[in-house]
Amino acid sequence: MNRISLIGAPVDSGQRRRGCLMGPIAYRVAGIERELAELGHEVTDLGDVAPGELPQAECPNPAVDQLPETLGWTRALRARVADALDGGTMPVVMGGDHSLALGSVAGAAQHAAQAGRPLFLLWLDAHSDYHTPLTTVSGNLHGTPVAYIAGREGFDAFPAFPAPIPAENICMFGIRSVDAAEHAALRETKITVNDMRVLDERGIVAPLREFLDRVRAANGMLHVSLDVDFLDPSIAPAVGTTVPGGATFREAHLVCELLHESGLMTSLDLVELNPFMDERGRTARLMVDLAGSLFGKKVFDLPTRSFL
Ligand code: B3U
Ligand code: MN
Ligand code: MN
Repeated sequence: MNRISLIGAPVDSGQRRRGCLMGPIAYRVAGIERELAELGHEVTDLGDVAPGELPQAECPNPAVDQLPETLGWTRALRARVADALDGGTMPVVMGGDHSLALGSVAGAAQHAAQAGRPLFLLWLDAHSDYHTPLTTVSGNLHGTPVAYIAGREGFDAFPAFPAPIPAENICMFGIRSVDAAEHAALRETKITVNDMRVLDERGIVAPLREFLDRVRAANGMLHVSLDVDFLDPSIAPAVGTTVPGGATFREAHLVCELLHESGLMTSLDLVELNPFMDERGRTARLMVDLAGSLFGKKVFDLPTRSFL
């Protein structure tokens, strides 16, 4: 049994296709609280976070969009996620675009540093989100959180990241859209980038187990950040940036089930759901279903039977 804190993060400032701000409501309508409660967890919906007063901020890269808004969210979400962990609960952040991870992972890192435990990051995404505000071409800050979390330079406008996560503790799955500047920077690091080629060749189980074994051996905390576009757009159309060739329904559930069985996850983001682009709520429902698998629901929860 987990004590789960649902945290609404209606963040829409990390990209320019509006709609992610409706994400938290869509998760509630799709029944996330009941889904997790029925699995035996104690679930509290803390409502939505607000970005607070927006700071003055500038960036040398004129392309960067909505920096003050994103800074406001970063501060507010860091505090809320750290509080939830300090209180002994597991934060589940219902986004909101992926820029919310600038704050949520900072909150998890702040807590982990105080607890004296290493933090690991599992990034489930089509994109590597490894730009800095200085290298981004689109100017969309949802493409930057992993760089911030890993302690890259270029985040002068942001609060210093508490205890940046060493590259060896960061693992990505589902990657199939990486810009040139991100690619060059990633090659210089020890971040594990499991792109779709790796998943096609090795499957999802072996590389995930390798990573989870490392988390366990280090008695680490584990933040999981699940971007809707990790999934193939044919099953999850409600996302601003669809990239073909994503994880299947079965792969995604398997990842979630393995994560549950590991018992290692300590915080979670659900990001980039844009309900405005959904088809009769199917993506919101799928994400709630996956959250169920992450918290112990078995797709085939049947007793073993022998057939004569
Ligand atoms: N790397 C591109 C595209 C992108 C990143 N994250 C999403 N799209 N969702 C960028 O804009 O930084
Ligand atoms: Mn992302
Ligand atoms: Mn993405």
